[in-house]
Amino acid sequence: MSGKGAPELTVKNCGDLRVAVIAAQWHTQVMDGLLEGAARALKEAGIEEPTVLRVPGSFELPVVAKALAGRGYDAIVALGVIIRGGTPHFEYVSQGVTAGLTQVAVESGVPVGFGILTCDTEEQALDRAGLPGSREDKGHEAVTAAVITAATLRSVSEPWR
Ligand code: DLZ
Repeated sequence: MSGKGAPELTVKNCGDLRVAVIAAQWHTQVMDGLLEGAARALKEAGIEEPTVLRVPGSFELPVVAKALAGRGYDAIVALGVIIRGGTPHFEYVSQGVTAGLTQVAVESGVPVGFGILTCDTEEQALDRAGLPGSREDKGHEAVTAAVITAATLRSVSEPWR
């Protein structure tokens, strides 16, 4: 996918949103970049005290996202790095986490920012990690998308004035 069209924070007054970030542990250097990008985006949105949780791998993200969606969070952001190896494992983990996070968001009504990198090589992942020299900043994008969506959902659930 092309990097064009990355979201920008277009909503105001979102500092009171309750946001949780869940991050897998695989591929530390890339994940550190995603976490830093996510933290930057949260700061820009005025969200001072996000919950940050770690899980072993990307496959574990949906079950924790589901638990958080039932605990009053306005938005959840899932961060994972999945890099293709020599077996079909990549497909199973990628499909499982994508379907699982989609299901959590649609069934709970809580937006889930999709900060999952599915790359053929570590180089591709580094290029999207928001690190110095990266072309894209997917941790930042995932937080921004989730915050905008949560603010949009709040605006449509408030009584019309
Ligand atoms: C097992 C595995 C492999 C091979 N690769 C990755 C990966 O690139 N990225 C990732 O987030 N997790 C990987 N995992 C771990 C699985 O997500 C999961 O944690 C294990 O299968 C245990 O359920």
